Amino acid sequence: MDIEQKGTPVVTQMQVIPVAGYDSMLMTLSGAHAPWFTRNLVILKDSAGHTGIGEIHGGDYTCEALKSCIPLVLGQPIGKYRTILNSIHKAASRAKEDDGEGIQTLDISKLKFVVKAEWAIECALLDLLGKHLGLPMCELLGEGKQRDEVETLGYLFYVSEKEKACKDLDYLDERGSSDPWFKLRRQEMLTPERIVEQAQVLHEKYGFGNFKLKGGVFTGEEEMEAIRALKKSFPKGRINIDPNGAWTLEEAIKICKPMEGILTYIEDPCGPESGYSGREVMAEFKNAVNLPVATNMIATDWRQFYHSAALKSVDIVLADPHFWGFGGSVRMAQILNDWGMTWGSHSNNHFDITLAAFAHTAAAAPGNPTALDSHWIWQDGQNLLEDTPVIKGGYLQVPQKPGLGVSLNMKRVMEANDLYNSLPCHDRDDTMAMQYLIPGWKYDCKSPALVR
Ligand code: GKR
Ligand code: MG
Repeated sequence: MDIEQKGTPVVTQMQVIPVAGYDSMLMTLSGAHAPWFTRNLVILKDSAGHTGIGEIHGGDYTCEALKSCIPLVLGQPIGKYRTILNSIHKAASRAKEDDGEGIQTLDISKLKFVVKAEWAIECALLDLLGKHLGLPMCELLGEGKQRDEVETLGYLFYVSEKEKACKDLDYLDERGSSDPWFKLRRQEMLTPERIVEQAQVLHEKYGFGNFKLKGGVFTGEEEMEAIRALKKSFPKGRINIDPNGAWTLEEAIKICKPMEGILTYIEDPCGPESGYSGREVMAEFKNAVNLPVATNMIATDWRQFYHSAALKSVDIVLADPHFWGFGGSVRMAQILNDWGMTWGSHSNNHFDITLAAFAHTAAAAPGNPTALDSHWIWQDGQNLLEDTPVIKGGYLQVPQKPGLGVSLNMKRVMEANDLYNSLPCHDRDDTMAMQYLIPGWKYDCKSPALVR
């Protein structure tokens, strides 16, 4: 029998476009978010005339890494996307400055080593392959599509007031907006009352019933006041706090023990100390406190995960596809589900392309994932897509069309590229804005940002 070899379309063009968007003065252990954040986009075209897109963290390091992949992607058949990614992995070498510590102390300068640029290429290739096959991306991952909508949490932040920091910092002012969330999100919110107001406005707009508060800003005791107030307002809500390892083991136990039954779980309460890695210290925390523990800091690759699992340091792994890859994140979801553990995804600031990609990844995660974590609500409105996925009733709707199921608005993309090109710096720097609030402020992984 003569079987015709048709093959899949080949990649004919790869563009890397760095972009920027606006942000609020969000507070975290690492300082204060600058008025802008950066991302890198990958746009692929194939010989069938389709476009595939991917988005990943910003900064020159990641941008250069993506550009260096172009010769390995051009001319390749999209059906061999695994081979393409493998050739990228084989060509990659570890940066000289990468000491392998990862982000277990939330040193933001090391995030670029945990993020792998090629996952933006994986996303764009899966987008193309899905279009070729007429299937949504989630059907190409793991065991295929598990759900049509993905539970998402309201990601709450303490926000400082730019006016108090420096009038010259170019944060957006949305006080004139008719949308209650847009109106609120750039204003100062530093008290438990304001955090509850934030949650209520988010609940009204997106229907969130579950919340995560970014901690590491005030003392743990003060932050737990906000958690208690949230639980009072949302008694059925699952409430989590993430201080990014700001507390010592002793502090974490003291702060969290009284919160059993109030917090649903706790994310990275402590980290490395006294010569022990975050994986060892979190295991000791788990032995002392009856709360499930989540991480996006101590298990960011398979080797770290091996040690975390062996030590039983965590219950919930927030497997961000930008760290693990899309296939890798779903592989993690499969393993966790088989082992009776829980999958979720971590995020940093991102545009709506990542929102669509997260939707497909979570749609393919088997079992009962924890509500998805996304910063996107802080960027809602600055969309780069014609058809941004919608969050309603607390659930992110998974695009139904083939591939990622969304299409780029190139005018918006080029505006975001213009903003990027106008910036003084392309890397995330939470110290810059922080030093306007507290002159001379320096990052210390064991001192909450506003406790100095
Ligand atoms: O973007 O400010 C932020 C977050 O605090 C981020 O740096 C964390 O990586 O969201 C993240 C987390 O869950 O740890
Ligand atoms: Mg976290």
